[in-house]
Amino acid sequence: MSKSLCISFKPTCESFDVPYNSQTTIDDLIKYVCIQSSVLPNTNPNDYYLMINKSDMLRTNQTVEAAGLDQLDRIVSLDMCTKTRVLMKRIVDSRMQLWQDPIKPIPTKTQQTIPTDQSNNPDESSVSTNKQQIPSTTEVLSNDNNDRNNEVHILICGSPKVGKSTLINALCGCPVAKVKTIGLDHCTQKTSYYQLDNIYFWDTPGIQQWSNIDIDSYINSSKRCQTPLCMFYCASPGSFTKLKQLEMLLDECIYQRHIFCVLVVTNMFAHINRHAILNEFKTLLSKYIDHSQQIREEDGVFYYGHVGLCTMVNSREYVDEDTNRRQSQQGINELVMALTKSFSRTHQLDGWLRTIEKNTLFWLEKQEEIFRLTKKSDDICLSEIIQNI
Ligand SMILES: Nc1nc2c(ncn2[C@@H]2O[C@H](COP(=O)(O)OP(=O)(O)OP(=O)(O)O)[C@@H](O)[C@H]2O)c(=O)[nH]1
Ligand SMILES: [Mg+2]
Repeated sequence: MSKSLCISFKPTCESFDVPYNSQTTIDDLIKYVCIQSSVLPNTNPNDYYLMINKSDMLRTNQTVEAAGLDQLDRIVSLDMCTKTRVLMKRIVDSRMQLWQDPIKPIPTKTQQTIPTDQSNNPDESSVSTNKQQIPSTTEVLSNDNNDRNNEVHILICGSPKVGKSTLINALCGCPVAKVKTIGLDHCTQKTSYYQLDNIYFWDTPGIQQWSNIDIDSYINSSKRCQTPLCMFYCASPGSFTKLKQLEMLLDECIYQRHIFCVLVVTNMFAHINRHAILNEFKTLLSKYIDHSQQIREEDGVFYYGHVGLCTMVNSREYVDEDTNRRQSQQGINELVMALTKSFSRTHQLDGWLRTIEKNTLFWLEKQEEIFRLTKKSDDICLSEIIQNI
């Protein structure tokens, strides 16, 4: 009787019993699945890797025996996963055709309270125009864009100890920002940045006492971050949020600088008033939207067109001190996906994909959805080929 290994094909959720002998390599297993898949026929074996027990990636040129796969008690699961770069390219390709709404002009307040230097930036000035050039895929995933040195700048605001750093780390899928676990002292004392390759997170301890001038100087804190990808505002249930200051911040970001605003209820299980905060976020964001049709909800994320979005998350496992009940991470993958869908302009999508590139959990857990969402681009490509015959 021939031996076989059960392999789960992550992008389609199909399962296969793959036969093997002593000479079979990991590469052979991958090729077998590619041939057998009916959901993704003619798929390229080079786009995938094999993962054992949800953790270790197996070298493709080793044999099943060398990898220890014939010792069945070692195997909890064998998953055939898509390489992150392949998923990123699928997103970029399909976004061009599918996810791109025509860019709507962002409302601009007539009275300008704070001078801006938008006019110096050809990139940002195009936000308020109706038409957008659709660039090629290679342009998006290459260095060939307008962004200086390909740097990405992300603003993070919110009161002390609300979970700003924990959120950054969860979104990136790796420790970027310092998180202090014990005591009342908070880590972020003044505006500082955390860096992940050439991605900069501009972190600030709070905006409670802020005036317009403070907001302006915060956003201008570095010449380099004058065109940030987006602004995250975090509030955790139980923490004190001054809505007036938040509104001033949103006015500045949305009206004056066209910065995409992401309002997040962090540490959502810390208190039941998470829904109240989310409702306040929703009311605030509605102010910047002309038509209620631009507002939609998907997977717990509320989208406000090109203005921003809001949601609630649990960035890391939460343990209730009274009941000892545990709540696993929640809402992070959905937030990452929501932003992936929201960034419609070339350098924004490129910047965001590089920010989340190391978030293995996201790329693993969301690959079926990414394949589903980007499937139409295959159909379009196929119909183009047929038309050209
Ligand atoms: N379980 C759980 N704990 C969280 C969450 N967010 C933050 N925390 C905890 O709350 C504390 C503060 O989190 P930080 O991420 O350091 O908060 P911060 O806003 O960056 O704090 P400062 O930089 O000091 O202003 C840490 O003990 C975190 O582990 C969350 O979503 N879930
Ligand atoms: Mg912090």
